[in-house]
Amino acid sequence: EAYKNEPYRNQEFVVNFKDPFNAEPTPTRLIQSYITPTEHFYVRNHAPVPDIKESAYFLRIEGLIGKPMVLTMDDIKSKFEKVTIAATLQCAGNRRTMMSEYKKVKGVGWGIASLSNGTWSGCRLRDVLEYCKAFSKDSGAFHACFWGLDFGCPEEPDGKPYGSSITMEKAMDPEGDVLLAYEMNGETLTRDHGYPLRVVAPGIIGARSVKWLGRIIISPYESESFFQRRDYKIFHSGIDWNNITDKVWDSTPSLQELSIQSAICSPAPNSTVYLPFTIMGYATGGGGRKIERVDISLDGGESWDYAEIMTEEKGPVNRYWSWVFFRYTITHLNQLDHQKQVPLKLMCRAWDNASNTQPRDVKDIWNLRGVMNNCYHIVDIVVEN
Ligand code: MTE
Ligand code: MO
Repeated sequence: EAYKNEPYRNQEFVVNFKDPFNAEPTPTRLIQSYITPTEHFYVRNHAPVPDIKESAYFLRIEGLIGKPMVLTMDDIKSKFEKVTIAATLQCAGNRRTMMSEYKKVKGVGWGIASLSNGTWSGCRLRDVLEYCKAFSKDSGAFHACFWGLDFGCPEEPDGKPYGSSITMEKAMDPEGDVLLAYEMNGETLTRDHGYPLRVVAPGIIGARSVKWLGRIIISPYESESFFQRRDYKIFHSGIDWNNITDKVWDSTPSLQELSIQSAICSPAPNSTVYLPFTIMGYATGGGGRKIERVDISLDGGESWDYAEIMTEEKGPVNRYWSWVFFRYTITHLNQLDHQKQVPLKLMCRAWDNASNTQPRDVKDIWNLRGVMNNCYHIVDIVVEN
């Protein structure tokens, strides 16, 4: 019943969960365009999509603020400079299904496509917070907490909407590019993506980019939301549902910056291909770090070669908010000279400008919530003559 007023969605989505709606594009669709068309942009909801009238909408800004305020959409559009950035959003649960295949985790399953790249227009969060005279860190203002207007997620039984927070450092950083966005890909935000106003916090996990933004509270503490305190945290692999304690939850930092990630979107796992063929995929650095290199292996990680990075973002240092696409073409395989079929174990791994790369094995990073799975992506294929 709560889900009877959901927006229309395109039929090509891979739906991981229906109510609340959780869907990702197919891997081949994902790499068809560098800016993901809105209708194919992954959707991660925790509750029914609210139906908000722009004329009835307002944003409250309160907490450690010199001038607490209630702003309308008109205020937001007219009082603050409009800026546009391109940024990839990625759910911390991207590639969770694969982690679950190794050892079961709790959470909605996701393939390799719970991320997308969009352009976002709106005002800078920083400008709004300065306008409202937000306190400085010296006065104890450490976190910008966001509450959505989507009520009814099962994780918040006492009726709180979805919520999350980021640090004031990120919120106020002139180079942090945190926006309150009202447009996506040049058009008014759609309902699924947070109409009429959402946070876009580039470089950090998607969970912090709160949609249908209703309230900003500047606070000495992180958001009290379930999604800040009891989700989106990463433990060592010995922690499971039998031995986890409140102390472990509370002492584990909540995830903010994304780590480095890459995956092969084509060819598909277990497919048969013919020469010549091209391996294609995406790579993204967390925290605005630049992807310097993507390596490809055809033999399960025994040997590596350079992939070609096709789409190079030219950003100021450490503001590489968008993914890159890569490709690697195979025109000849020696084994095919005397064999009809050759099985290949394709792997990719990316490197960023801090020389971070991805972990090899999922078992080294397995964690209870199944978050931040960024191990080498493996695709088994057969090449046929
Ligand atoms: N904001 C609200 N209000 N409610 C939500 O369920 N989901 C978060 C975040 N913001 C969510 C939200 C999560 S976990 C992710 S990954 C991103 O939104 C997804 O953004 P998208 O649906 O626009 O792709
Ligand atoms: Mo997410």
